[in-house]
Amino acid sequence: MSLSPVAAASARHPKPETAVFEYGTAGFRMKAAIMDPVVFRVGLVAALRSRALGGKIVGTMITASHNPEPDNGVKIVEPLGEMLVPQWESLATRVTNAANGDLDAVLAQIAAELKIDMNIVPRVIVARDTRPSGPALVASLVDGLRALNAEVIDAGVLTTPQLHYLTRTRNEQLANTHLYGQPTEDGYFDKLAHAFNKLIASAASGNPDFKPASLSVDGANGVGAGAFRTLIPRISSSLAAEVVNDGSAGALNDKCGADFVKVQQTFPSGVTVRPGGRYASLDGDADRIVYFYADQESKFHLLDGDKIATLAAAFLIDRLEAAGIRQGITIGVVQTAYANGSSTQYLEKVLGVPAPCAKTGVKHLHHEALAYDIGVYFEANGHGTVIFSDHMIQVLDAGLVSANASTRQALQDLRNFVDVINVTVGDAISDLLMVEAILAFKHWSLDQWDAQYTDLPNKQLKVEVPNRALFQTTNAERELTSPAGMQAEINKLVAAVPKGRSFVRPSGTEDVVRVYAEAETREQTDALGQAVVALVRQFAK
Ligand code: G16
Repeated sequence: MSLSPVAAASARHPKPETAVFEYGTAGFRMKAAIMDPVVFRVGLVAALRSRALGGKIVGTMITASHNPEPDNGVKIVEPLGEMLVPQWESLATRVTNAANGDLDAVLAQIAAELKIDMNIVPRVIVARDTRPSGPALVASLVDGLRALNAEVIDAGVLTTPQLHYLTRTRNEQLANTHLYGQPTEDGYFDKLAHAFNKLIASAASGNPDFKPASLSVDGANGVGAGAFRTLIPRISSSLAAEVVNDGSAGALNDKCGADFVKVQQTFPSGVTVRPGGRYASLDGDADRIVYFYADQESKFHLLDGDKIATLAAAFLIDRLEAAGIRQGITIGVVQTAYANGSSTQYLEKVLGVPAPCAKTGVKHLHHEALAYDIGVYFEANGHGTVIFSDHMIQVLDAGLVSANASTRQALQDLRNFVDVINVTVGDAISDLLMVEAILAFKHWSLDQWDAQYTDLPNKQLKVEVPNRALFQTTNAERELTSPAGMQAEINKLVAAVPKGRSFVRPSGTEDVVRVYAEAETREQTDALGQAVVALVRQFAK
């Protein structure tokens, strides 16, 4: 009996019988060496997802972002650039865990359950970051796609946000609707550069002494370095930027990049830091960004996702007021449990905007942010963006039609601000341009930005445990429901520390449990963190 195309292809990508996989915070992540059967099966799922959506283009990205170079990962992107919907995350988990001989049957079951027309030709874009394991994994993914007769669009090496952008704009092109931007990599750069140059021109107008800021960007030795370098000539009159850690020497994310700088709270290697200079770090697939600088004593200072969110919210409020359209526009800033207590306080008490807390993972923040006309959402690790409701865009466009001399520039600034932001997903390069534009408007250096509020000392730790699934959370991951009795112990430790806060959650991208602690002083923070780590070890047994 001859094998079906799926069974024949599957025989080339056998799943080890006991292996168990789960679609986590940002798709599947693991050592690249064991990923072959996973990416093959994700190819099947992506093809099925495209069929379920009537042949719309679905995106697939091969990256493990902030993880070390030997890891890799894969995630699926919806046609408008959003993260895969939860129902399909479960289906992806189901397909990747099916026994080798059951794949055809599992796919047929899903097709029947969801009434998917299996005659539709699926269309899937494939991109990868710069990891050495990428090309072989793309080949396995494509094998899965071809087994279901998918039309494959190989977009090569891209940042994750570029893949989201391309997925969205290619679908818009296919449907012949309004294009978010030209559906090419060049279109992506042009859209961002155009809006940014206009914002800087507005910030510089009337200031004959205006000089573009100088910025040094740590590319994490990853895909973002090349992408940002491509952008530099298009914005050179607005920003004097250079890229370091571009992959020509060091390894990906090794002692550099946004995750290293945020978690270790120190300078990345490969960057010569001068007091007063301006620095930013991208992560391995350029969807996160943090800023940092050295003060006159060469002490490290971090401007993370919380600082970016507060900067963006304050600026937007300012421009809305100047444009005369603040009334009737709702603004919210969505954070996670990792948000520094001082940032939440600043948002609620000083800026007067709601700051709800969502679970880790930008898909959760994005969802909450949809409740506002302007939804700013950032994880403290620098992953986030700003989204705008249709109502907000209508108010803006109507305002531009009837604007008077005093409101026109502010309305135009808001319009360009909307265009400089990649609304499809958190995007380090787009966020960098947003920050630079705001700093130009405010004439701020990094220490002036930093002075808006003072972070509480904080610490992130990770603990390897035999089974991280034992750790389960509730209340936007701020409390443990399992192991039994552990949350009460954390509460006792926290209650003994001024401004103390701590939580424990299993990572969705690494095989570890994460611990977060903050308190009034550095010593109290470190002691609280260590005490909670000890609890994790005790309860993990
Ligand atoms: C991914 C997600 C982020 C999340 C981070 C850590 O980042 O996209 O939203 O904050 O993982 O998640 P966890 O604590 O569950 O491991 P990236 O940049 O690695 O894609």
